Amino acid sequence: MTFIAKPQINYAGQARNALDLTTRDYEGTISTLCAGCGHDSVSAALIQAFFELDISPHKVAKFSGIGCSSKTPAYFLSAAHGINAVHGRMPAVATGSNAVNRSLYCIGVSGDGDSLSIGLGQFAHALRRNLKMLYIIENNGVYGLTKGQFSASADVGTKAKKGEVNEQQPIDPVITALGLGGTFIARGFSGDKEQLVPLIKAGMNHDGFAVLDVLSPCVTFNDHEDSTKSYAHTRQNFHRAIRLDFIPPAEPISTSYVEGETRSVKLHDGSHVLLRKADEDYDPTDRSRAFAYVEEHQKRGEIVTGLLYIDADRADMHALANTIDDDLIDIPYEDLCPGADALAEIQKRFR
Ligand SMILES: Cc1ncc(C[n+]2csc(CCOP(=O)(O)OP(=O)(O)O)c2C)c(N)n1
Ligand code: SF4
Ligand SMILES: [Mg+2]
Repeated sequence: MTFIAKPQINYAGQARNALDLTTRDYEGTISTLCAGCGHDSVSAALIQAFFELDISPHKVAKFSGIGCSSKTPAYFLSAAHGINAVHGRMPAVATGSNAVNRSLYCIGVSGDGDSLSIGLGQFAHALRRNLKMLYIIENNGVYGLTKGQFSASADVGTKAKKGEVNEQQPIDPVITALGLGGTFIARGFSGDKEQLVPLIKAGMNHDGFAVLDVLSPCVTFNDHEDSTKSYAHTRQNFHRAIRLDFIPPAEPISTSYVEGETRSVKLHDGSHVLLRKADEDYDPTDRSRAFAYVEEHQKRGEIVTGLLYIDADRADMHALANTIDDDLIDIPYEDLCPGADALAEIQKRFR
């Protein structure tokens, strides 16, 4: 991982957001990923999304596991907090952070190996407890960092660079998240920034666990013609189920809201995701329909993208656990710790 900072050069007339910051303030260090790696396009989309959301970088906590994808947090928001966790264990670390300090915006960037192979249990339980975070999976079907072995998301029949064929059924993060009861489930493509930026913004404002599976081709080990996660394959077969905009709370939604063609879903902070239907019958609030729709298209070899399912009303981890409103980190230790006598009293009940 590089620690070389990008030069901070601002030019006259550069766009500034409501905090008087430019996109430079949302950048990270210089990427050491292979030239053309899909993961770098995701970093670029993240920089734009955070800039447009007017979020102060120091109010963000970034988390990752291990992998080329898990290096992404180094490449955006240098001024944010961040922890590069152990392979597949990022959700536990993010859960701890959010438990004691929910004022920070929480974002995790992981890979298909990190989340669907070694980290599948952690991923499933963070989703189940509806931890408030945006959880991005940069999905390339391989373990890029360790030189291109198949990951759990590789499709049957996919050929690796060295010629071996994958015979095992893939784990699809969208289907998995729908089955596990996820409350925000989306898929994007690293080569489609126009769709990716509003998906990131909506995910950041969702009051629960927002899964964003991003097809992000590995140009070094998985971008050949027999790969189903290559740029060429994804470009030919991706299908937008839904087009969307993200409308922050301050903006009136009437300007772009056309009755009948669009549907507005209100998020907890008053912002809206404006869904414009690409397919007439697609309803992203109907879980079983979303499931069938993704599967039907998958059988035809089509990769469905967009915000595929949303439930904006389900309680997040804090509401489920009935925690206090204050951040635990702001409460003095003496007030938090009940002391040895209180602990002994509690333990008596278990003897
Ligand atoms: C406990 C543990 N097991 C195995 C590894 C070796 N390892 C490092 S990264 C990685 C896979 C990364 O794949 P993915 O999450 O898909 O990221 P990508 O590099 O493809 O972006 C593996 C197996 C490790 N670092 N730690
Ligand atoms: S090996 Fe693949 S995933 Fe890793 S940086 Fe290179 S292109 Fe990206
Ligand atoms: Mg991978």
